Amino acid sequence: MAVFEGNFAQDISEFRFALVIGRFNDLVTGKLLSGCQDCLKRHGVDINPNGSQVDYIWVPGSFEVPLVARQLALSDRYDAIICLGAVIKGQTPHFDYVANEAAKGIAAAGWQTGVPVIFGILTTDTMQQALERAGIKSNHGWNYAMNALEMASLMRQLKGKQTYNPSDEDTTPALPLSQSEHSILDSGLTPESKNPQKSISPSL
Ligand code: INI
Repeated sequence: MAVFEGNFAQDISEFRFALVIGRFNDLVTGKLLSGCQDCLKRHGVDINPNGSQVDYIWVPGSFEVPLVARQLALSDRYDAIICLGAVIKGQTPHFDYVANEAAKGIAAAGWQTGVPVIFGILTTDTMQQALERAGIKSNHGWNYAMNALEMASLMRQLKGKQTYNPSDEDTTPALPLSQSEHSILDSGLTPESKNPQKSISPSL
């Protein structure tokens, strides 16, 4: 038997990440983004949007994040997708709808595609609490990036994928695929995976 766990000491120059960021409450999400970028950069990731390792995708709010995260995951282009948003409780029930759908959708995007999709949506009662978690006290954006690095490393090991190569279809999984994983693959849930460049514009 074996122990599998992500590690942070490998060459990650071929890892690719997508960051999906909600504009709603951008005072907070912008700070989460900075924390996230700081962590990725200090772990050796080229965070330049014109580089080859990180794409940035802005969406109106947290409600839209899962749709885009899933689409990106289906492209088979990324090792992990980090979702950033801030849902702050107001006087209306809107909070619950947005927060619940974001959580459910982000979870679904991950398990439907086999790509780690990190839940970086802050849910707080007040703007003050959100800001405290986005840099005033600590920056959860940093933690979300760490989670992405760990999961990206772990999933590469579980998939038996040592280096990123979108055209490599001969990759032998280190662990056998389960029946449900086979059925997801057979169902064609990843139609773009054979030619990711076609569906995701490099200008993203
Ligand atoms: N979006 C957020 O990201 N955070 C919020 O706190 C929020 N509230 O409270 O309304 C919010 N609403 C917008 C929502 O995400 C969608 O963009 C909008 O409903 C259009 O679909």
